Amino acid sequence: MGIEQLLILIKPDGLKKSLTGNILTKLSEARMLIIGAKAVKVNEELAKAHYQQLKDKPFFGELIDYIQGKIYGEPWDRVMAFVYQGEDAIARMRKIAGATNPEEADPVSIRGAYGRITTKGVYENVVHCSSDPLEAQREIKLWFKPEEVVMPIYPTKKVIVEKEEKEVWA
Ligand code: IDP
Ligand code: MG
Repeated sequence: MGIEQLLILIKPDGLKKSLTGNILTKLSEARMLIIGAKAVKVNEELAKAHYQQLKDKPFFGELIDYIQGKIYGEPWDRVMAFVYQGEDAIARMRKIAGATNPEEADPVSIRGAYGRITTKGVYENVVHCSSDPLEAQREIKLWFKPEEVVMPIYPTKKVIVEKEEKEVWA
């Protein structure tokens, strides 16, 4: 309890269905702070790292394709990633998101209202929502660099990086 942070993703089906505004509106009812936000093209490495705890599940391969938006292709092969912060944030945001299985989710929750189960059996449930503080910390550090979050939430350290190639505006 207390002040918590968590990672929320609008998954590719949420973007394809043009639900970004609806989802952010529902989440905003909890009156929490957005302290990081970006669009991300998810590669296989990030997808597998994000869902590492589910690697032995029969639906893992399909889940990795789903979070990368492979089934939808361009331009829906991406997600919107957010870091939210607030009092008891994880439990409250998961309540707004709804149960994992969209058919079992409260119909007024995001997943209940907008999710579906595909004919292949994938739960296309529109959003990801961290489920406990340790998972949230792991996920936020996986998806965001310290400078992409506008408040200091975890300890950082300075390192000197030499001869690292990186893209800058021309
Ligand atoms: P969560 O997203 O509610 O935390 P997890 O168990 O962490 O649920 O599963 C991650 C994602 O994997 C779900 O959001 C859903 O898209 C998918 N998933 C979970 N369980 C199943 C299942 O039994 N069949 C198909 N897809 C599933
Ligand atoms: Mg989960």
